[in-house]
Amino acid sequence: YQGHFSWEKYLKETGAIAAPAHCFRQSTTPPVNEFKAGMKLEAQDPRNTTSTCIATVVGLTGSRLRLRLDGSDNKNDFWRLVDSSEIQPIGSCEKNGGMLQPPLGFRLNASSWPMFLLKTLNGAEMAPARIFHKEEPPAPEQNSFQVGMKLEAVDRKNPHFICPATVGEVRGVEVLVTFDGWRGAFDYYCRYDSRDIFPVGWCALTGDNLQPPGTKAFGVPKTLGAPGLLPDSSVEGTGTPPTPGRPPPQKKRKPGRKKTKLSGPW
Ligand code: MLZ
Repeated sequence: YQGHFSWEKYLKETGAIAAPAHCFRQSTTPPVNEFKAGMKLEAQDPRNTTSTCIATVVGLTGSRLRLRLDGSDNKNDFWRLVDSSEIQPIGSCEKNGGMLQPPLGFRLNASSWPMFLLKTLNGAEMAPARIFHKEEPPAPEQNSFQVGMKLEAVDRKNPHFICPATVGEVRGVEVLVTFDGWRGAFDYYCRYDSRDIFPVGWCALTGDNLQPPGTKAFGVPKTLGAPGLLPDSSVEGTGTPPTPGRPPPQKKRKPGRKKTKLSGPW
């Protein structure tokens, strides 16, 4: 469900172009999602990626699974594409000579893990091997993104959301994902072959829920010291559509650093 947001209209309004599908590490036809809530599988612990844990599917959205590690709490759910290499059928870990681990933040005493595991797997509904996808799509050979191209991207601070975004910078194998209408608060750098970024139209194809762009003003405030010289259109909340194309260059932000909240006469 995409609310009233239409990429077609939005691309016209902004005069922007969509990043072509070949830029992304995603399959051209999104992978089918045959999982069901309640199914168990093996997943890498996102907080301790050397650990393979038991996870339960607690929700489904488009080609993605909402997962919760067994023995963990309900505050650390994470989302994975059904063709992610970070999920596998139960039994895979052992087959490869590994041992299932308790999740980081296991809520019981570590010594009770073996018994917990036994009870967890006993009578569990295990996701059948055939609904997993053999492998992830191959990474494109190179970073073909260009500044200003539009895409759909996971909001890493709210990973259940996929939102309209714009390439803000291309730097070697990395791209700066900037979220439209959020003034930088959720932006991040990622590799061009990240599984968190998708071509325009992905959510419509998978049935995932694409958020509309934010309503915060695009671009940055003009230099202070000249109050009254700003046109009314630069004032937030007037319903003015976003400025076409790439907003004026913003101050460079280091990845992960917090930006000071803006407040002032713009
Ligand atoms: N409730 C949150 C959601 C923001 C989502 C932004 N996605 C780019 C907020 O308003 O801060």
